[in-house]
Amino acid sequence: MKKKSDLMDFQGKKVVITGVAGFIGSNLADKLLELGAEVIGIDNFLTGRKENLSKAFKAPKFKFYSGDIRDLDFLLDIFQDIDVIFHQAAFTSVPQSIKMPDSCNDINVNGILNILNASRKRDIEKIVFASSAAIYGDDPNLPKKEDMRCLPISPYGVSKLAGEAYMQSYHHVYGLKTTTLRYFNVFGPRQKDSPYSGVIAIWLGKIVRNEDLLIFGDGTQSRDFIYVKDIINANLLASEIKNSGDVFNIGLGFPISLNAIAELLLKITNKNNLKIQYAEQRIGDILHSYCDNNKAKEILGFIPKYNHEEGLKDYFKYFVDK
Ligand code: UD2
Repeated sequence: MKKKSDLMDFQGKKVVITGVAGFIGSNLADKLLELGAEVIGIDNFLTGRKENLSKAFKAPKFKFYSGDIRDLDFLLDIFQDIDVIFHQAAFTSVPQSIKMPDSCNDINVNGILNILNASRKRDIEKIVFASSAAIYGDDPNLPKKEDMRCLPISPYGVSKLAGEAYMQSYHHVYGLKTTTLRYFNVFGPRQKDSPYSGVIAIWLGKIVRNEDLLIFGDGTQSRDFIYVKDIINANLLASEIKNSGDVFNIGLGFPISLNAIAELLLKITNKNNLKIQYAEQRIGDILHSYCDNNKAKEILGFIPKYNHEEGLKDYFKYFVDK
């Protein structure tokens, strides 16, 4: 059966993607271009990479502007006759936010405030914001539901929660049509293999170099890993819903321990010669993260297509084909 998002048509729509050269932004750009949208991408290349846009650059309906979301004049120039803003640009690393809380706040909080101010001035129809499950922090109640208490631990979690609060505020006070997506642990093609990247990208990099995997802690901590293609579908669906001002969890709805996903990855890649090594638990890490995605299923029509194994296989195929 075709998913609702497979049947969507973005012909005639003009959208902006912030952070378009990043992992999620660039995947979103490719999909929207495929669906007929005119895509305007912005990025300052702080963490984004030009090579992520090699496919988008070939599309006639893609325009790119190099600049910073903290520059209001830059945004005002670009935000002309736009139907949807997909705000993906962010400071994304939990451990790095502990080292650089000010930069994290500047990019994630001042950044969204600028996006909202520019959107308000330019009467933008709709804003979809990439928030994070990190806003829930270590509250032991699982699975995480949208109406639970938010007790972020890391500066990163705090900055995303502030962004959400600004989205709510601008919806209520100025009537902006906003939708917030709380991403759980996203993985997939174009995620960087760097010390500040997501664990699966780091591990795939190690596998390709024939190195052992490293787990911080005893590996019993769990995450709700979700494949990037499902995250893209959630964004498409969110851009179309009529009711605004809402927040949705976007995860698979099945947590898995770090030990289990490491073993699954070694099995899929046929690297049973590699071992799992252990190091001290990372400061600021939450222990368990598990998504209740029923609200997204009911209201957005969001149905994740990839389970862990299917997502990892598709991701590994991309590495092999590259
Ligand atoms: C991820 C996202 C964050 C946010 C959050 C939502 C990244 C980089 N971060 O934070 O933006 O959306 O999810 O819940 O995508 N680990 C190892 N070995 C390694 C690297 C990490 O064991 O080599 C552990 C790490 O200590 C943690 C788990 O893997 O327990 C996940 O870490 P992560 O950095 O991939 O993601 P997380 O949950 O901190």
